[in-house]
Amino acid sequence: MAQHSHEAAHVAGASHDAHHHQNWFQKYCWSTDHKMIGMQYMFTGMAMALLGAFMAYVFRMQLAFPGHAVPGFGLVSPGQYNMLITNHGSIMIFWVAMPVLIAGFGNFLIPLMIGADDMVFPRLNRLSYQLFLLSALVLIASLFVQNGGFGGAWTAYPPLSADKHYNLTPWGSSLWLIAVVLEFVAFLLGGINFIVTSMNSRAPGMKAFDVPIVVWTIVIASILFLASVGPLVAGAIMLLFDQLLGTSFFNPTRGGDPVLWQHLFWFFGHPEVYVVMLPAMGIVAEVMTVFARKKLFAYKTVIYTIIATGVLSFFVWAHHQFVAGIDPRMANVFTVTTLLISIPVAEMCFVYIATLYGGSIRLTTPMLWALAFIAEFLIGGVTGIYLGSSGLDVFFHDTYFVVAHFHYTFFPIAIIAVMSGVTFWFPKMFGRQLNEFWGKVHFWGTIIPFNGIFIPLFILGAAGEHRRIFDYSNFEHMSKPWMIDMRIAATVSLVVMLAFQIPFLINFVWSMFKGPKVGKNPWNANTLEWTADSPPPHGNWAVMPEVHRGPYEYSVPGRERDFWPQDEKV
Ligand code: HEM
Ligand SMILES: [Cu+2]
Repeated sequence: MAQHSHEAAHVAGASHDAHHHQNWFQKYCWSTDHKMIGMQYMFTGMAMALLGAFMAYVFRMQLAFPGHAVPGFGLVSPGQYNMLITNHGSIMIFWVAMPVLIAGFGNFLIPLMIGADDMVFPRLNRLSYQLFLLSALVLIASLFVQNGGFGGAWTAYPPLSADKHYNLTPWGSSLWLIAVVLEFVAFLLGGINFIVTSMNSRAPGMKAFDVPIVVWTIVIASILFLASVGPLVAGAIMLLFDQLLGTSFFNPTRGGDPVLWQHLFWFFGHPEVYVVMLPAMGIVAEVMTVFARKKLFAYKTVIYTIIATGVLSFFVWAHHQFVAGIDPRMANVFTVTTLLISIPVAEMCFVYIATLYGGSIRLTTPMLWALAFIAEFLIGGVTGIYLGSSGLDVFFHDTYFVVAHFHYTFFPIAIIAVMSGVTFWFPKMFGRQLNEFWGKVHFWGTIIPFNGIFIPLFILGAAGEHRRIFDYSNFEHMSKPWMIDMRIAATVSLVVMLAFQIPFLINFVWSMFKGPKVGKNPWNANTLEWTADSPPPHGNWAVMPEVHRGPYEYSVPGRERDFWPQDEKV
């Protein structure tokens, strides 16, 4: 239950601070404050991103220079290679994209943007983060047990994942599964909180259609997650039984069905893509309206579109299984649904372009990231249309074309949109400004090499380079000089990109403590979080805000100022 009754808080939010004398541990490790929990999620996610990126560095070095010791790691064995790929993917999706986009931004933003003093269930919220942290620790531990971490890919297809005689990592595979299940439980708890809070704790006057898009997207993403994860949790426990108790749900030699797992996994796995994509789209919408000084184009249509995308995302999963022996007639159905879902996503891109059209655009660092999101995500989306067509996917499946495709969706989501959000809300989080010059250096130093990594992978994939292969020098037709050059180009780009993260980290930490101080509303934005102090105190406002209009009233004709905060009376 909420520690402070909501009504009382509306009157006396300021007394929160006076009441609590917290020591360091209570404040940073045992907090029930949504902002602190949001930041715990964000920092844990950032630390995991460094680990995932390090793994990418190791296996890309192995691909470019097979058989050479990788500086900082050493020689890569085939088993280690599989372990690195598997855990890189798992970490980036489950321990970076999910925690930062949904739990990090969701926790920080939802109460602040709807004018509440905290989440409805603050202790549940704390438990959610603690379980998440535990899941991350279990995953890290799984890398160090006997025979090493799991290497059966983030999709964990049986029979490889189900039988230790095949995967050779009895401990690693089970710990990986336990970590994933713990992580899901953590997000279930968080998701319930987000949905209930945004339904029940909105500021007086705030109607559903006054809620900022990013809150809508996080709430809808939470609903998608709740609705899709059940079958996978059940499946994961069945898989754990196969591993540990000798059952054979997924073991074909004893009457089980490995394709059943694929259905359970992708029934979750595809909506999961939208679970992380929607909040990214929401962040970009907020940033674009502020820096185009324009109303979001077609606000209500955007909301209906988000809902439609969410619903449709439950009917496309088997496009991952076109070559798994499913009935070709079913493949046709899933081709149609997959192509259908590109319509709302394309519509969102048009909405953003229409929002920019005629705006007075300010190319700040957050805006550059937001614009780059659209451009790069478009490449991911368009290549998805090829892969969604079953006839083509038969050729492209499991090639680097697929790897490049999904990185053009996930990288914009998990890195580009996150950077847009972090640089945008940083002043609110820490009360200080990031350095713009180094922000732009970081932006260009990330965006250019990002394309340098993955454009070569599209070409290699189209030439037939199969994924999850540890050393191509064993395949003559995959070792033509131009192919070797492309592999090296991709790896060098990665190293350059990683090097450009150093200025970001320095800028981030330095600005947290030493950056120039900012007031409540440095960007002249409309939404409620900008009416709280920077950083907001425990309880967020001394006098709780009231809402008089929608979130995107920029450049309204006849008004002196080009913004019109949601809480301003007239
Ligand atoms: C830092 C730059 C990154 C590089 C250079 C990179 C590179 C790669 C490569 C080469 C693979 C292996 C493909 C294969 O052989 O099957 C891979 C797999 C994967 N990556 Fe990344 N990646 C990066 C960032 C990300 C991000 C940000 C995400 C998601 C948020 C992500 C998600 C995945 C997933 C899900 C897989 C599949 C893992 C599996 O097959 O089990 N990656 N990555
Ligand atoms: Cu999919």
